[in-house]
Amino acid sequence: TITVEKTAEENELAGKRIALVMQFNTGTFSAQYVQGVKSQVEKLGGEVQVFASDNDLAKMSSNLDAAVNQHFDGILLDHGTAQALQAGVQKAIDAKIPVVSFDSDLKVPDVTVLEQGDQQMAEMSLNKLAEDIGNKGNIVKIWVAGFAPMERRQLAYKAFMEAHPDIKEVAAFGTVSNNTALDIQAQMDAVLKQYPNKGDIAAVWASYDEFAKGAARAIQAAGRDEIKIYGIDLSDEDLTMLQDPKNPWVASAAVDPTDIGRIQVRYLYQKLHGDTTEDKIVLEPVFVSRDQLPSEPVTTETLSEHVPGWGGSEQGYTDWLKELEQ
Ligand code: SR1
Repeated sequence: TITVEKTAEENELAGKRIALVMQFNTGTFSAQYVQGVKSQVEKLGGEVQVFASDNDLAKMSSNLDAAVNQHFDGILLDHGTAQALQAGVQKAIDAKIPVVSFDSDLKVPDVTVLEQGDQQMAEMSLNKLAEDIGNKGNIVKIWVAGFAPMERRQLAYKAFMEAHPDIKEVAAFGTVSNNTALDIQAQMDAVLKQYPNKGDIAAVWASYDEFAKGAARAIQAAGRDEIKIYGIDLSDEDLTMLQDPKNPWVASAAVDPTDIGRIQVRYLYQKLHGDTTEDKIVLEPVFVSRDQLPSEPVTTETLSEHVPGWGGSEQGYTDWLKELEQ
């Protein structure tokens, strides 16, 4: 008989039940983020249950309560507002259930909040837009209020517009629904009809990949290939669009969404282990434009071969976490 000695960490952290409470789980960014969460938890020997809230903050709040009442070992939050989550998060903390949040505006002691470098992503995409249109022309802004990452991106947009007086915003819209890309496509189509001539619109700034997808479909359908899109986020589907020379979406600033999920889990496990983690973790974005990409298909798994700094982040790892994975 071979007896395998388990380390203290293995005994303590094996078989954890992790709840992932999401404000919305539609779109390819969310799908790859969930994939990252699940793969990291499974590597550490645990299991994940996703609580989807269909972009309904009241439902998210009751999902969080359910996760606490069902005594999950750890809770991951994705989006949501402090107003909707604060009370439930406090219940979790009081019940000694650690919480790590991504993209919420929560400020609760003991809760670590992850965010992407949102202002930096907005600056990266807007600077490329300005460069490509020669710092002048009419632009369309696709953005929505009420989400923590959007509010941060807006700060950079405001500063950018102030610094570029010859760039004019002629239309601004945005909505998050259960079919965001389709809704945005309809809205972009209406804007194209309002500005029907070549030169009326120089470029589109899309602050979320589902926005870029909808805008791209409308621009292609209208045959307005003079209008280019500068976006935020990068999933496998987004990369296919960026690589297609006929697609108007030419550049995007992003953090690998799978990495975000993995990193969030690592911080949760640090908390489960009793480690002290920072209140706020900011993930470094990367800028990707079509001219950096090869002609053969790339995925978010292989993109690092062409774009330095993409993916494969070691953030949140500790030596004992790596050992536990083995
Ligand atoms: C409506 S908020 C959408 C954003 O959440 C994540 O931060 C992604 O980057 C996406 O753009």
